[in-house]
Amino acid sequence: MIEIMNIFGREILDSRGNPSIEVDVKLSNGVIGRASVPSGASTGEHEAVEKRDQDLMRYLGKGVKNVVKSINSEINEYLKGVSPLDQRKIDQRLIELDGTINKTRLGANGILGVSLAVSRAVSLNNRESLFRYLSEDDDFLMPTPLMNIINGGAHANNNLDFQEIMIMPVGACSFSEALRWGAEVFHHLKKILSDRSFSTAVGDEGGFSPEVKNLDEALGLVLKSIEISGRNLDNEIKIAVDAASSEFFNNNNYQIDQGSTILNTDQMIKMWEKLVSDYPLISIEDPLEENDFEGYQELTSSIGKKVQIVGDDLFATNNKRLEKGIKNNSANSILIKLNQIGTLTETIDTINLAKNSNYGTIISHRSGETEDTYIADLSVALKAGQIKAGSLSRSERLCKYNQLLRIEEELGSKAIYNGSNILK
Ligand code: 2PG
Ligand code: MG
Repeated sequence: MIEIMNIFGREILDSRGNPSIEVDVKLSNGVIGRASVPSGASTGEHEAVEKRDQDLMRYLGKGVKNVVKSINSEINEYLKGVSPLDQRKIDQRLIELDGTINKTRLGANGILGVSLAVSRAVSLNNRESLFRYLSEDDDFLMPTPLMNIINGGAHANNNLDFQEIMIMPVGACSFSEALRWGAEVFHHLKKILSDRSFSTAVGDEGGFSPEVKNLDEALGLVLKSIEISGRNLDNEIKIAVDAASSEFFNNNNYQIDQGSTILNTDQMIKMWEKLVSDYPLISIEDPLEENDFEGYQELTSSIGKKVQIVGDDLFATNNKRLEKGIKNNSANSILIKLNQIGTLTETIDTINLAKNSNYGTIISHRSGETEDTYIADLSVALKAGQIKAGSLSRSERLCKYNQLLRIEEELGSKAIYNGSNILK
């Protein structure tokens, strides 16, 4: 009988230089599984709680020593001697031990680190790839990537209010081809920016952060780079946008273009309708603020047949919020972030609920990432169909794509890439 022998957490730094959690779970036969936890900047108000020390003498209050202490004492004591094989039971115990609705007491960052590290330890113990261990059957799907090549909003200090402009290589034959197309566009975009005297500095997720006037100008640059790279916009590469609109929603209005344009919900919906007819946009994320289920319903009935409407802050990877969305026909897809909910099995339950309700599923990184590639395996195992893992620069982003290359290689002829067929 295999047992958990020891759980050890440590404070590490994420890609923004802020503290995060890494956990080692040691099994009774000596196998160690390790996982680390990401962190958001445009964090939704319905997310599980990321606990920080608030001690201003360390890391400007962002230290996680108290979370580490809970992992190494309370959680370690509680799970020591328990079988790691039943992940649902492990996660259930973590939720019970925490005892709060939002994982406030132990911190979702600590709980998630333990949850993921247990699963990785078992996959190592079984000598199988993580994606195989996480899958319930023997069918796999390589994800279509949403690659973020222009950063704005809370992820960069330029004037662009919209957080991310992404490219989706829907016409590629394989994941590796999709990755190559994305990288080629990225390099052409860099040259275009440089030729036009824009900065080629990158934002938090590795996409460029030029000082553009507005979304139209940014989209124009992206379209140009796709064209120069030799790809077409009809069926090879499409565009996705994450507005992260709760970030610029103030006093019941959307304030964009440095506050010079103020839109109410109806006007915002009209703006999206126009954008979708003007550009080859196939996915819009957080187009409205995170509590506006009604607005989402209206937007979905208006353009939901043409584009993917993705709830990120709206759903916060939370089953209850997703159920409400499904009932109201608010959005037609969900962004999935492990640390929004805080355990592996709760995340899987939300993915399954979405899939059973014909919602699209996109497994996502956070803007503060680590070198952990867990989400790559998760996306393949759960046949999510899509992954959002950042740009074609910075290793905390590329490590996810590189892991997908390894998985594609391991799967060989079983590696299916579905391009645009994954869209709802
Ligand atoms: C998002 C994410 C990831 P953050 O809004 O989708 O791109 O950003 O991690 O800052 O919430
Ligand atoms: Mg988002």
